[in-house]
Amino acid sequence: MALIDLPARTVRARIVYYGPAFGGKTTNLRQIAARVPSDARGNLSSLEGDDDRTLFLDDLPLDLGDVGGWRVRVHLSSVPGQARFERTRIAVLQGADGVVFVADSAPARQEANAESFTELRRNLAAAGQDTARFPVVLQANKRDLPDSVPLAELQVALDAAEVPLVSSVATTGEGVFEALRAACRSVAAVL
Ligand SMILES: Nc1nc2c(ncn2[C@@H]2O[C@H](COP(=O)(O)OP(=O)(O)O)[C@@H](O)[C@H]2O)c(=O)[nH]1
Ligand SMILES: [Mg+2]
Repeated sequence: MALIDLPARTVRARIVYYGPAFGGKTTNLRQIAARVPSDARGNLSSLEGDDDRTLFLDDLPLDLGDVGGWRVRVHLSSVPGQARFERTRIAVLQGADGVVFVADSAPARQEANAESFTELRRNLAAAGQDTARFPVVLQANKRDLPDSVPLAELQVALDAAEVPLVSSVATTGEGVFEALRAACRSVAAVL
């Protein structure tokens, strides 16, 4: 639940970057950390697993400043994508107000996208969230790949035609802030 502090006119929300391993979640948060001035953010902290250098849990607090007379603070985090960390993903979703689902546009990763998206819906329910109302944005990442799957195909494979869609190339930053803004809008819409 987003926290609304009336006397301080502050809104605090958590947005979770979710998706299959190697889809580009950490790259998103690195781009955001690199482009937001240091006085408007905390440090990006990433946790590296000792048995697996691909495991990262990322955490980035942002201060979006004044939005319509309210001070808006968002806390971004990502989940480890590997199948065996499902319990961690459920725990992270527990306090989430919105999700950016980072899908990989590589043809070979379509099954991993679909599995992760199905798992997201299940885990939102497990975390006590109302899946019908919960704000989710679909970020179709790696659009620079020469063989990237068509967007319509990606949406159909995930059964996500109703979910707001943003294309991105996280490695260059293209689409990264659009996806974050779309998530903030979706979160604000249900407050
Ligand atoms: N070609 C391409 N590679 C990307 C893009 N975004 C991320 N990557 C690469 O994909 C790999 C996994 O990215 P990472 O952010 O660690 O994925 P995570 O496991 O979801 O956190 C890295 O080698 C990134 O450089 C993109 O938009 N295009
Ligand atoms: Mg990562």
